[in-house]
Amino acid sequence: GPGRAWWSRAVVYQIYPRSFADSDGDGVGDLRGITERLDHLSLLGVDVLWLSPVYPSPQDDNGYDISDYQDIDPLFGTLADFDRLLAAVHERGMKLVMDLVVNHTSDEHPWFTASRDGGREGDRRDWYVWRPARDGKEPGAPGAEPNNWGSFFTGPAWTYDEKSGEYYLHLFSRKQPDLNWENPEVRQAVYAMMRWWLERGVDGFRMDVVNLISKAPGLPDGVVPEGARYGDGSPYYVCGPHVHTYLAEMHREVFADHPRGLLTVGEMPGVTVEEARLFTDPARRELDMVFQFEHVGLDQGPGGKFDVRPLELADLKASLARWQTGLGDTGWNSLYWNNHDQPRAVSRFGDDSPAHRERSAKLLATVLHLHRGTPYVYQGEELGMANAPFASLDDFRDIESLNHHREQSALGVDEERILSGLRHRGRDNARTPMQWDGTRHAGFTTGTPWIAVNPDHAHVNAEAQRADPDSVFHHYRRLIALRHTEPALTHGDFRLLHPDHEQLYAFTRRDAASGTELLVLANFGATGLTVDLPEGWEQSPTLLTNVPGGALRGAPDVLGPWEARVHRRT
Ligand code: ISL
Repeated sequence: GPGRAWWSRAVVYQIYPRSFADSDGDGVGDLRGITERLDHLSLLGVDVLWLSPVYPSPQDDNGYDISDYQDIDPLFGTLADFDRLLAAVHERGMKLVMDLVVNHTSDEHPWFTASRDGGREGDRRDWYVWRPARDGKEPGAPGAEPNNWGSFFTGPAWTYDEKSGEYYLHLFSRKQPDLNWENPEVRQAVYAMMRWWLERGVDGFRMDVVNLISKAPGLPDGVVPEGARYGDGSPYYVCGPHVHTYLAEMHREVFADHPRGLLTVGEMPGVTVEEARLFTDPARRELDMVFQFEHVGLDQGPGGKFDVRPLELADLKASLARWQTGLGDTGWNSLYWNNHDQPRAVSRFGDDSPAHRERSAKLLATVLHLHRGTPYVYQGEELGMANAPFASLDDFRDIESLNHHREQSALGVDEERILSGLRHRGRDNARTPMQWDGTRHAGFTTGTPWIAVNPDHAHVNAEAQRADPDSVFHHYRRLIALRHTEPALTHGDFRLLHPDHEQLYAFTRRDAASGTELLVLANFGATGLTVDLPEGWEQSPTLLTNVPGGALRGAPDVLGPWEARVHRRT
């Protein structure tokens, strides 16, 4: 079962190569930069590195628009640099997982140019999703798109191709056309490419929006939400009709009986617990685990991701607890607070003010890592890196933010209101350079960084934290070590306590086999909190705390501001 798989005791670290370490001074991170910084990751103790895309790409969406699946973008280095990085990762006993972006390619991928330029009857036409204009509409005219779906990056999900007089589908930018997974040749080409990377020595894949690959026949119009311009196509492409068939086929064709221990994780916006259980049920042989999005959608209003709402702690607990239970006996959770698409965790779920940043970063780490599942650490999270102080539109780089701004401005929305949404939710918050030290540009580059370094690197940086045993970094190190040694953490049942409490996040993890039980208490707030310790826990020693010396203090039933503790009993 999943309890015995190697990755049930593993922690994954996500590297966003563009922003990790720049070895050649061009202002963009690269593979050699990563290789030079592996000591940091060994010391942290993580087991697996996941690299966001490094393949050749026009970089319309920072590499999530791939124009060649079997090479490295010169921006990041060469295949030889890649092989050296992979060898160095393996030498340190870590594994390396690639980002697999196969819902779509770049519009500059030869598959797409052949599909587009070969005309309606061309050999590769059917590799992408082409449709004529809506009945009775003039092709290319406003509103003539084949259906009313909007793209994730604003605007319609269709772009008109004059030459052939048809439209192609793109759920993301117009430079990211969706592949047609109904076509078996497409699927075989993808599997062949995946085998090529496995033969090169990689240890698995993080699969970008892989639950969107199967679209419902007929591509029906979606319901247009109140006040919106486009229909919501998600019922017709989120976990579409053949997605399980395709992933089971991929497993047979690529992963079955592989001699190395591999890891597969599917990124799945809109996935439900019930669907996730099917994807990750080991008996079905589809995926090891999925990224679900429920907990990162709780603080947004009906207007979408930039419509910022306060988060209710009770909602967060209820959501994560449901996933803990739902994927308890069957299936497996991925655990994450942030990644390259989300704002920084400490700014969103914690408190990034000087008084509470460190402690709340450690609290968030404690809570996440004590859940059942495989924890993911996003670069800089282990330092408590915070959102960036973006002053004006010029400071943003991300296509999603820039498109959103253009759209909202055209609708006459107040500039400050738009910027406020971007500051809270913009993906660039996660993409400012890794803060290695307190020098100019944080030791990330000797050149001009592609996006500004957060000025707080003067005091928030890896060098300072490695030297300080009480740092956020060393707290992560302790949590990761615990994941490797504590069976209750890996296998233990999850039970939420005080579900309605608005400031206390409390739960137990109980391993029936060894009788070991862990109690996690976390105060999500800047005021002290008196808690009722559950029966029998009064004398139990503290295994871990984010308050130095905290375990020795007199009152076990009082949690200080943003204090988190783990008790253990056997
Ligand atoms: O951040 C989002 C936009 O609001 C998410 O919806 C995001 O687009 C979604 O999670 C899919 O993300 C993945 O695919 C995208 C890419 O831009 C993201 O970086 C990637 O993680 C398209 O490839």
